[in-house]
This record gives sequence, structure tokens and C-alpha cells, in this order.
Amino acid sequence: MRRVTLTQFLIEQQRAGRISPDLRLLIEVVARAVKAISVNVSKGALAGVLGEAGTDNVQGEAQKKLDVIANEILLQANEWGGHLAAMASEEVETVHQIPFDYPKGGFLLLFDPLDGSSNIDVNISVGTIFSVLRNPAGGSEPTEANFLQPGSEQVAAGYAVYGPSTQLVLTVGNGVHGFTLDREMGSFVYTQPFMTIPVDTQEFAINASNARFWEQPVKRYVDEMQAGKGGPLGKDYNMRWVASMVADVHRILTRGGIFMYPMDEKCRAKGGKLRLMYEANPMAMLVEQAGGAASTGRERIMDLKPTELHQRVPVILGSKNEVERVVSYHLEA
Ligand code: AHM
Ligand code: MG
Repeated sequence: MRRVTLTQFLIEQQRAGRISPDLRLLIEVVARAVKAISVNVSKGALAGVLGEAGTDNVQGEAQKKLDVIANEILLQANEWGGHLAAMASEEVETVHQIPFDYPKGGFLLLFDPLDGSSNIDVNISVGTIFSVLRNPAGGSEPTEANFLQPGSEQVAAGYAVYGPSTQLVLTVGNGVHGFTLDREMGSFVYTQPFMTIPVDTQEFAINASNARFWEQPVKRYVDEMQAGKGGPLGKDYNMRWVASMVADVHRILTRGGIFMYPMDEKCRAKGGKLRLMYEANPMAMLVEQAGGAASTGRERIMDLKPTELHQRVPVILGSKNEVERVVSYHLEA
């Protein structure tokens, strides 16, 4: 069987007129950074990279050593490529400008360098999430306001999951495509063309320890699922919660399901738990491209007009019929 690499896949996308040479090279640089992060993640305790870094990030959360390492790898790899006007990271407070002596390009790159980092020390899958926007500022230095574009403006989005194997899952607006890292060859091999999410599912993902803080529509939906075959939904459901969004979304892109980090009383003051620009928008683009849906419960995620870089939002995504059901419960309430 002919092995298609990420490089070949991207060249074909370019030839088909779906991406520009610049966007192709930008994605290649992100993929290279992801390989370096994968090496660090997999060495774990051998490289002394587990544990706390002793610092807090912009959100006041304790940073893990690997959070800091992954962030540095992404910033450094992408600074000199010449395709970017600026970057924004979940781990950095303000816009990261490209150093003045490097060439600049027309794109903005946003990322969560190491998602699910509470799982690092227990050897459970973590990931990197990224999103690409156009720089509306033209030739001048982008400001935070230039990043505040709705998710529908994304030109590419993807994630890497560092699990038993490292996989890169990508969309450039033409379906969702999965690649597996061949560690010996050092290249990503095209293993999952056109990943799709079935419209129906019997599997849900939510942190049930927050049940007492949920809003009524989510309580109602989870109660109905737990009522099983004899309940109003008429079927038995299974539950999974990895606590790494990347791993939970990867499962949904692989076999369907619904993922929820909804609004609750604990996170209401912050607007939600997950980050719009680094987590919700890129995952929403992937999920929609795979035939699923992504909502806050009240609005389509990719329609939201961001008001700040580190904005948080409720997230309900996955199999379309189930997401639409939860949205209808919110609208009825
Ligand atoms: P992080 O980016 O700081 O790792 O936080 C995001 C993570 C998601 O990956 C995951 O879905 C969620 O937080 C888990 O939250 P909880 O620990 O409340 O279950
Ligand atoms: Mg995260």
C-alpha cells in the first residue's frame, strides 16, 4: 500500500487550490514542533520533565514543566518560518510578536501547547491544539483585537494527541484528516482520511463531579441518558471522561459521542471552563467538518464574536442529533 505522508497530503491540497504555499509551510512547521513535543512527552520521568514548573500561567493555573517546554517549542519553531504575523498561546498573557529581524507572513497562529496537562504526571494522553487565522492588520504589527475573529474565520485547525501513538488531526476546510507519527521515519503518515462523526451516539463525556453546579437543561439531559432504555431517550448510554479534551474529542471523531463542559455555577464568573480561542474554536471547526455540531448550548461556537484572547465558553460538541437535543433543552428553559 502506498504510504502518503503529511507533506505529500499538503502538497496535494495546495495543488488542488485549497491552501496557499504559505499555509502549507506553516502547517509543516507546526507538525515539526508537535514531533518535538511528542519526544519530550514520551520521555517523561527519564528526562525529568514531569511535575510543576513552579510558575503560574496567565489564568492563574500552576504550570507543569511540560506546559512550559511545549509552549517554548511552538513559539521558537514558528517564529522564524516567515509565515506568521504573530502568535497567541494559552500560556502567554499577550500577543507574541515575531522578532523584528525575522520575516513576517500573513497568518495568526493560536495554540494550547499542552492540553490536559493534569494528566501528564499520571501517564495519560495529553495534546496540542492549534488554530490559524488570517492577519487582518495587513503589514502592521497585529494587536489583540486582530485575533478576535469568530471561529468561522479559521483557515485551518487541528490537534496532536500524544497517546499510545502520536496522531495529528487536521482540517483546512475540506474534511478532517488524521495522520500517525512513524517514530522511526520521523514523518506523519496519512492514516485516517475524512474522519466523520455519526449523527447518533450512545456515549457521553462530562465531568459528573460538577453535577450539582449544572444548569437545568444539562441536568435534565444527563438524567435522561442515565435513565437508559426505559427513559425518554429509549437507549442505554456509556460514559467516558479522560479530562484531556484532545483525547475526548479524538474518541468522538473516531467513534462518535457527545462532549460537554457546560456552563455551571463554579465557572459562571469566568464565562465557562474551556478557552474559546485555543480549545473551543479549533475543536468546533474539526467537529463541524466531520459532520458534528458544536454549541455553547445557546449559540453555535464558531459564530461567537470573541471579546478577549483568553475568553472562556461553555462547550457542547459531537454527534449532531445529541448536540441539537441539548441545545433544544437550553432554548426551552
Ligand atoms: P488545560 O488546558 O489547563 O489542560 O485545561 C483544559 C482541560 C481539558 O483538556 C479537559 O477537558 C478539562 O480541562 C478537564 O477539566 P476537569 O479537570 O474539570 O475535568
Ligand atoms: Mg487546554
